Formats: sequence, C-alpha cells, structure tokens
Amino acid sequence: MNTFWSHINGIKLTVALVAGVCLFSFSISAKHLDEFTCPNFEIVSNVSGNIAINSIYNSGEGGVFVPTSVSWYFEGAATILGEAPTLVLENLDKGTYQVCVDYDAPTISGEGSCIETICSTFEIEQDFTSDDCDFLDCVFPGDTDNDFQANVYDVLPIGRYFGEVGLPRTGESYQWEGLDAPDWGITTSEGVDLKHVDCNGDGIIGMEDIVPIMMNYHNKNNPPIATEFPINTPNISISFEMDSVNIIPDENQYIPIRANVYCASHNLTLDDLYGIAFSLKMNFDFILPGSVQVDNTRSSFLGDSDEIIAISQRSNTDLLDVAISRINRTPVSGFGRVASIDFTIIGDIVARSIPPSEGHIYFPIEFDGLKAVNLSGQQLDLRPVNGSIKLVKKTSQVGNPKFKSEIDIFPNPSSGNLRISLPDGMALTSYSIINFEGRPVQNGELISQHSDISIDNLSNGVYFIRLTSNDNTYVEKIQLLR
Ligand SMILES: [Ca+2]
Ligand SMILES: [Ca+2]
Repeated sequence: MNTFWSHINGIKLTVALVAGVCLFSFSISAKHLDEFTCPNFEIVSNVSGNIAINSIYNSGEGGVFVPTSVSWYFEGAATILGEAPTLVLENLDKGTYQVCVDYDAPTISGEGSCIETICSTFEIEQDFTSDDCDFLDCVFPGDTDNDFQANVYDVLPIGRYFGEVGLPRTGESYQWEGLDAPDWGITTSEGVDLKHVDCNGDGIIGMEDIVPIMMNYHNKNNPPIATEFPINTPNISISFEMDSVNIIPDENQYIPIRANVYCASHNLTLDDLYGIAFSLKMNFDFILPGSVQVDNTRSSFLGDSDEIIAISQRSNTDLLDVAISRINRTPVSGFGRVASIDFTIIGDIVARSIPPSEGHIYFPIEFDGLKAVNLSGQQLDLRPVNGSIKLVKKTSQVGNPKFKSEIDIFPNPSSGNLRISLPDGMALTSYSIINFEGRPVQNGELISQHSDISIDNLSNGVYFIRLTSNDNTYVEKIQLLR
C-alpha cells in the first residue's frame, strides 16, 4: 500500500504518525450508504476511530440520533471504543487484513435497535514496522516543517535550503494527504528530512515549492508572541504613512491606506536576518474585499525580488499572513522596511461604525504571530510594536446622498433571498457579490427598482454586495445565515 489513504467498501483507512508509532483509524463516509443496510437509516457524519460525532440520520422517521455503542474488530480481536479510542498497530507484516465496525443504535421512535456490521479488507504490500515505516515520514505537500499544517512558517525552510537537490517522489499529487517519498538523507536543523521541504516533489527545492503551501493553506496556531525581551532587542513595527484620514459619510469614499512593516532601527540594528514570517490582525470589515496587497519588493531590507521568496495570505476573518525569505544563503544585517501593506478602506462602512459621541475611531494593525530566523533556522528576538491610524468623521455638504442612503438591501442577515430597492430615478445597476477573500461569487443585473435575487447557492457567511451604476459604486456588507 503505497498511498496513505485507502477507500475500501466504505471504510476509509487512515495511517498517521502519533507519538512515534503508526496509528490506524477508520471512518465510514456518508457516500457509501449502500453499505449500510438498516432500513431508512443514513449516516450523516463520519464515524471514526476518534469517535465523538456518531450521529446517524433516520431518513424514515426524520431525526438525528447517536448510536449507543460502536465497536470495531481487527482481525477478529474485538476492541471496544472508549471515549477517545485509538487502535495502535505496530510491526504489521505484509498481507491482507480485515476490519469490521459494529453499530448499535436505537431508532428514534424507540422501536428496537439498528445493529449493523460493516467489514472491509486492506492490504499491506510491504513490511511495516515502527522502526522502518515509510508511513512514519509521509510528506504532506506544503508542510515543510512536518507539523501537519501548511502555512506561512513553511516558507522559511524553502528559503534556507533553496537549491538543494535530492530524490524526487513518484506521482505529482499536491493533494493534502500523506505521500510516500524517499528520504534525501539531509535534514534541516530541526531534524526534518529535506524531502518535506520539496513540496512539489520534483527533487529540487525552488520557487515552485510555494505552490502546495498556498493550495493547502491552513488556519494556523500562531506561535505566541513573547512579552518579555532581553535588553536591546530590536523592534519590528507597523507604521502608517498617515496619522489620520478624514471620512465623509455618504460620500462613497474609497481611501487607499499604506502601512509599512519596519525591522530594527539605526540605533538598534538586527544581525543575520534570513527569513521572517508573521500574522497581522486587522478589521477586514472596513477593507474593500480583494484590495489588500503586500509589497515586499520595493527596496526591502530583505532584498530585491530576485533575492527573495514571499507569500501573503489571508488566513482567517481578521488575519493576514506574510512570509519573506532570502534564497541565496546570505543573511542581511542592519535595519529597514520589510514589507508594505496596501489596502482600501470603505468610507461609508467606517462612518457607520464611528460613535456619534466620539467622532473618530482607530484602525489598528497588530502582530498576532511572529518568527524571524537566521540562516541556521535559529530564532531572532524582535519586539513587536503595533500601529494604528485614526479615522475621523467629517461632515460635508458635497456628495450624492441619494445614491447612498436610499438604496435598501434587506433582509440582512438573509436566509437565501435579498430584495434590493433602488431610489426612484436611479439608473439600473449591476451587482456583484464578493466573498471575504475578495473573490466575486455571483454577478447579475438589477432589472427593476425592486429586485429579488437569490443567494441560496452560497454557503453561510459574510459577503459584500457591490452595486455599480454609471461611475458610482456602493458596497454593503451582508450576511447569509440559515
Ligand atoms: Ca508546517
Ligand atoms: Ca521542488
């Protein structure tokens, strides 16, 4: 069995490394309903070795319930699942194995139980021991540091080992699954074989190895930022190019903002910086979707564009992740700008969030995770200094309040339908619905002053609707909630 996964007769076999040994777990997926022969029952969520979610939908009686017991058998030896059950199998020989899963679930009307057993076989095609196990060291494409997540911190090893060559892996999958790959015999300073850093498996560590990271990007657990630092720790700071901007309500304003990330200073320099990765926390509700750009090529402290690899990725509702690493084995020392963050603020959305009693609001950008390394991968101390810009509400006589305030979009939150009412005399308009990553997910025309549009094919969440008429644009945040 050279692949990590095996689907056989509805039982999905997973092999993973847990605490240094191979762990087998099993799950039954809902797409194999024909395997489950109890009348009128349908499995709606996975039942797996780590069983916490065993709900079964009774399609005949209309309800969801939880099996009273689930047990599973491996080669005839019964193992009853406990609260956090796992079955650890070591030193498996080649051969064919059988796995069975039993259910005992009450019907929702209380008329007896549905008792069912599903069996499956799988094959191990090679000797498989805990000492010499290909599965122990499977490559998950994009996870260069082998922590089972692909994220911004996985860019740093690519920069540090850029240009190294080794054995390619067979197949061209970038799927997020454990792939068998031959060891290169060279490890990072953290002890990870370089085959993990070769994300795309072509046998060379290069620019393309970023692609699987982006494809398999995970919301991550950021390393905590220290609060105590040694004396003379240089800063990494956010600084906005303006201290404040004026927001004029109903003016349909789109305001470009630039914040710079600076590393160290003339008085307190940083030595031997090679790569840096960080997360910035900010309020994306105020930001025009798709407008965020990270510029790390413009006379950056870390080097010109041909000397670095870099990614930026929005990883959560309020986080922007950035990684920049050099690639030529030569670190930099001194101080300077690491990156610029450019984005556009939607004036009207800001204006509505400013309390009348205050007249202004602060828009902060804060560090949420940070890792700076030298060429050997050792972490360098940097003291994060957050920044903010003041958004001040100004009144104005100018503007086009008709276009603004008389557009009505309701209900909001919506359960799948929206009515958009335009003021009398307003030209017909096209609309676009944009997800929080800035991608348009639905477009159309508004054919009357009161148009009903269905957004029922979208999943629950926050979106922006953008109405365009002549040269005017109107953006409103909407929520889909069923
Ligand atoms: Ca990782
Ligand atoms: Ca590669």
